[in-house]
Amino acid sequence: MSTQAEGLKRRTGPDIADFYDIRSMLSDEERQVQESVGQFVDQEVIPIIGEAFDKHVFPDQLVPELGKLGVFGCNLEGYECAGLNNVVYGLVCQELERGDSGLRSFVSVQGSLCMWPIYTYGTEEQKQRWLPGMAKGELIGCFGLTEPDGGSDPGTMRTKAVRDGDDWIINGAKMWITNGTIADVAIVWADTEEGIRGFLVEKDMPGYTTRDIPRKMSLRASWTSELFFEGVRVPDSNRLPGAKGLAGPLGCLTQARYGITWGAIGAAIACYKEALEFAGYRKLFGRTLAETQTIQLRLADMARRITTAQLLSLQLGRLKDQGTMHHSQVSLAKWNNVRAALDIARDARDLLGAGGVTTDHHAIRHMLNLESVITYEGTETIHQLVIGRELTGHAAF
Ligand code: TGC
Ligand code: FAD
Repeated sequence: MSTQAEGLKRRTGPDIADFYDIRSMLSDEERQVQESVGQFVDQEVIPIIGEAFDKHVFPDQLVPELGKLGVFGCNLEGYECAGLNNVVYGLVCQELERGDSGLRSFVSVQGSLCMWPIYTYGTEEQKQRWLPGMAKGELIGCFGLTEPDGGSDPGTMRTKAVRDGDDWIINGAKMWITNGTIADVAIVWADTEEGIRGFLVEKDMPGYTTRDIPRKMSLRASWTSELFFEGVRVPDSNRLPGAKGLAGPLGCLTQARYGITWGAIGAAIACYKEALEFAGYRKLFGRTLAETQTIQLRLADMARRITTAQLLSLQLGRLKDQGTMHHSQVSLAKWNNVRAALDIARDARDLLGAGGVTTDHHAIRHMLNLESVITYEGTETIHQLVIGRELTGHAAF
């Protein structure tokens, strides 16, 4: 019988998960950070994540370790952030999501959706107060944009903030908010007389309550919550002065969507490797699955799609690092890479046969998680329409 080891010996060509030798296009620092986060995922995440998913709990014991690794806001400078480039941030997301999309979500929300707006739109006092603790994972943030009446069109939000002397009074609700119940601070987007503004709502402020959304069949190792605001009084010093209009929250989404383009590659690689290994030892009709043409076609297609996604994200990261990335380019990569990862996860699940329906294998967990990833941070359709608008000049949302 062919074994996986024999299979690996036969392959003398490209690395199966790095077909185009992307590693050779990375700097030493980029490779080192990827390796150390990858080791953390292999040793600390993979052994426990299936059970966390089954039990529908976020593995919060990992947060201090992630803080020590320096992944929170790692592409920001100062305030105890690591000051790394955007390619490193992407590689971090890729490694974390190879473990689980819920873990990468935690890091995306903390770094891109909460630390980034404080860093970019906040006052010096706000930065000093929140960023060092968030970088260490001692303080947790959440990002409240989506509302129950429809997330794709945040410009029509119903949550309102009304000026009252030196304060603002916030009324409304947010839904599907990652980390809502565990967050020390919520970045809340509300409509005001002057347009959309962002506020730092602190967990103990009277009138602010949260609850988790139960029975999710996706991102089960992550908390997703509802936020309620009933006359919450927030001082003007908790408003983000640099955020004006819908461009404020959409600017944050560009940061997080960029990380997701990389993260999806990690989930895809986990599924593809699992399918490849299984095909190497599963023997049917007198030969391994790896020796049949249609299985090879399916594995080859996974390799093609992963390679395409890797090249897209790397070039996107280089554009971001040189300051020329456009948000429609992020939309194209988010659409392509998450679609690729979801298709790969579904195909890997099928290739594993009946065993693939249990969380003893990784594929179904990734597949279910990716159903959220393709919906959040702009659905696939929204990203297609963003590119359509870019090409034609007509907004067809
Ligand atoms: P539109 O007229 O296009 O834009 C209003 C203003 O914003 C600017 N802008 C952007 N800026 C930065 N990044 C982007 N991606 C931007 N897109 C637009 C734009 O230039 C304009 O600026 P200004 O100065 O002229 O005012 O706005 P629209 O109302 O037509 O909406 C466009 C649309 C549909 C693309 C937008 O609403 C959208 O992206 N909808 C999807 C909403 C979404 O993605 N929500 C995600 C919520 S957060 C989340 O899901 C977290 S999941 C947890 C995790 O990440 O793990
Ligand atoms: P809708 O906007 O109601 O869309 C429904 C369907 O209509 C979709 O298929 C969509 O593609 C389609 N559609 C919409 N507009 C058009 C159009 N013009 N033409 C054709 N089709 C269209 N949000 C946050 O603010 N913070 C978070 O931390 C956060 N975390 C999340 C975590 C999870 C696990 C999930 C599942 C979601 C999270 N979200 C978060 C919300 C997420 O961003 C929204 O679910 C998403 O933006 C879509 O909004 P919706 O669910 O209201 O769907």
